[in-house]
Amino acid sequence: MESAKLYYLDVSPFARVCRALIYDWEIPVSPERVEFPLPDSFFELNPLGQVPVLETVGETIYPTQPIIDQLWAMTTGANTPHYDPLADRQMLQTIFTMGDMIVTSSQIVRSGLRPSGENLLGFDMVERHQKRIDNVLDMLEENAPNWLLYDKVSVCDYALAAVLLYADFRRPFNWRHREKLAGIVDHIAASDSFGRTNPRP
Ligand SMILES: N[C@@H](CCC(=O)N[C@@H](CS)C(=O)NCC(=O)O)C(=O)O
Repeated sequence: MESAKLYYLDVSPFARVCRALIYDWEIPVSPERVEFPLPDSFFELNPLGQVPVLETVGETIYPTQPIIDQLWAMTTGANTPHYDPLADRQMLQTIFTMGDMIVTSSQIVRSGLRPSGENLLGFDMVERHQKRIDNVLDMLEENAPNWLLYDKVSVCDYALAAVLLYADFRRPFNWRHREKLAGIVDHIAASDSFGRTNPRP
């Protein structure tokens, strides 16, 4: 039987979490790298035209959080990092939404789309996103017991590491003064699964 496939872009932090989980949870899914920009045909797979996408025998699954739920459902024993779909959902969704803002801000800046006419919105989009990002990071730093949610590493820690390492790679900003977060990210960055999923230079 053909195995499930995970379509990914090398630099995508969302796909990186899924790829690291496939490795750590030992799930029979083949990672399929696609190149940026994604071809228009990709919209037939995912109407959002984004990676990651998980293609299983009967289903095409996106965006990232339902993919993680599916990967978790496919685990047979190995369960590090820890995942509890119900207990982790709010933090995981918040981190991924922050990741959307990090990616969008990077794209606004890299595509030269900073304000070029009268600003009818009333605020600068990139500054506003940065404020949300900083607030989420402050909240995480303040509440983290040791790892983000538990006394053991969880999928939320992987998500945080993936989005902040993406930020360091694409559009660095100052987040390292939050010492607990810096410790979590450095620890995960040094792991085998994150070493294997490092974007190519
Ligand atoms: N919220 C989405 C975000 C996915 C996303 O932003 N994917 C980006 C890569 S980081 C992408 O596929 N970009 C390709 C494009 O925009 O054409 C999720 O959770 O999966």
